[in-house]
Amino acid sequence: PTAPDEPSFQQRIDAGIKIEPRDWMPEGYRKTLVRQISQHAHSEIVGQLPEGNWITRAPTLRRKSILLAKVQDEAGHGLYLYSAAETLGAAREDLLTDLHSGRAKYSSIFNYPTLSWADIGAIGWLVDGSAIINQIPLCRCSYGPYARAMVRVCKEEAFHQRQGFDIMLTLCRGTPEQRSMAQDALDRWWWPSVMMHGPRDEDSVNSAQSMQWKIKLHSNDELRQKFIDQTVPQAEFLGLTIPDPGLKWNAERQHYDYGEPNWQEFWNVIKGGGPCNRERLRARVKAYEDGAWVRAAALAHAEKRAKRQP
Ligand code: FAQ
Repeated sequence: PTAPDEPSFQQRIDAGIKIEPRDWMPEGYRKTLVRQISQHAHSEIVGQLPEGNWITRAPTLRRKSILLAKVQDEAGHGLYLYSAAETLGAAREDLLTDLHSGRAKYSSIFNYPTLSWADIGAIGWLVDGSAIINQIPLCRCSYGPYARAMVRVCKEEAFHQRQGFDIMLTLCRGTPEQRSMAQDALDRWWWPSVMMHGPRDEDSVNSAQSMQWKIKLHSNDELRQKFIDQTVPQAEFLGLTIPDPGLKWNAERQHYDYGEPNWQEFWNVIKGGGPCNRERLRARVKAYEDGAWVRAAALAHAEKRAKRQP
């Protein structure tokens, strides 16, 4: 048991001791975690929709079963993460209400449409690639249940990233039409993937406090740079061109320099104005309403069983 005061709490964080659900924690720490973990959970759940759009149209049975498994993994990640948020006293029902009303945020990236099969490759390659870069450090974050959930999630994301790259590789080794589908998908998903890492550090209102609490271990710009440095050689291997004329190796920094994303587009998507925001929320609300009878039946069953107990 720890003394309920902020200095000793911060000392424990600095010493690398994990915070567990029953430990004392500052209200701000709890709130920040509920915000980030629930946004993360919503992202996994809404994140099923763009790819779900292609399950019935996957080009082969093998691709279809891989995609089905990936989308199911994302549902699982969402459920882990809602459970992690519940350990902080959040009620799942409230989190879902906030998602369905448009009050809660989820990742901007899932508000873009999947127009061709190549988009499924690009999502796995770029979006899951970004997710891994963001989530590997979270395995070491200060809150125990979140850190532990991330371990398994990251293993699955690594598989997702490879399946995406494998789709891109197949297309890039295919016909000229297939190569141009792959290039078109990269052209459309590149900038949203770059922006997915969040606003620039100077505009990231939560970073300083979250990093002090080790809820975040790296800043948005650090992770964005890592994503770009890792992805450029992969694009070269595929023979694809990244749609950024400002992209250039900087020998002095030992990193790629890159152009400025369209931050106005980013904020607009976050505020609900992206190409698919309304469609995504509508799909989630409908799924929730369609599932009402399952929840009612489970509740009735549990009540009946409780009555039968001696
Ligand atoms: N979209 O002060 P910061 C996946 C908001 S991976 C929407 O920098 P923070 C796997 C931010 O919430 C995707 N909103 O915020 C998958 C804040 O607003 P608030 C999910 C964004 O929290 C792959 C405001 O802007 N991963 O799902 C975004 O310190 C394929 C100011 O920003 C996670 O959630 C954005 N991109 O840093 C599934 C990882 N960026 O809340 C299916 C955990 C920022 O104050 C298919 N989360 N905002 O009202 C994090 O690491 C952090 O929360 C960041 C944002 C880095 C996302």
